[in-house]
Amino acid sequence: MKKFTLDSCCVIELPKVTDIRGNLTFVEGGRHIPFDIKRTYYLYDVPGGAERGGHAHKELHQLIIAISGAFDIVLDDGRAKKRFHLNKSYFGLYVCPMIWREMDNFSSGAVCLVLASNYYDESDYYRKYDDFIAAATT
Ligand code: T46
Repeated sequence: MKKFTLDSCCVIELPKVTDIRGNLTFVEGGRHIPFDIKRTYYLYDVPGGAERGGHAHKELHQLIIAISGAFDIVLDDGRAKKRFHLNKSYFGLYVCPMIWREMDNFSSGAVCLVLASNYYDESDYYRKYDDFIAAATT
């Protein structure tokens, strides 16, 4: 099985079509991002000071976009951590499996759009950091 690390995660610049009516950005699964899209969800009306995330996925691939406003995501593969600031709707953060993530610093009105490689499945989550570390570092 492929070993996923922080180095596998990256910010992807998405296509942006600009004209006098405004901008249009699109995402094609398997072309612009390294997975097919099976699910989309979004976080919104996040209260000031709230934190989200605090888990890792065993097999899920995701693209996380600040479709409006801004927020930070800290990614952690059990050995190293990196903070990303997302604030452009044509940049997405690709997050591979086996990465713990924590999200904070949501601006007022921020909307976080997530494109995901699979349907919701609670058994795909590590929600305890110790369980994640044990699995990620063996
Ligand atoms: C992630 C970050 C960015 C569902 O029923 N279906 C869904 O598709 C999702 C994503 C969640 N839920 C339920 C599960 C929980 O009872 O919604 C509740 C809140 O989910 P959670 O606490 O996991 O929310 P976040 O914002 O901490 O994390 C979510 C995603 O779960 C996660 O994949 O990477 O957004």
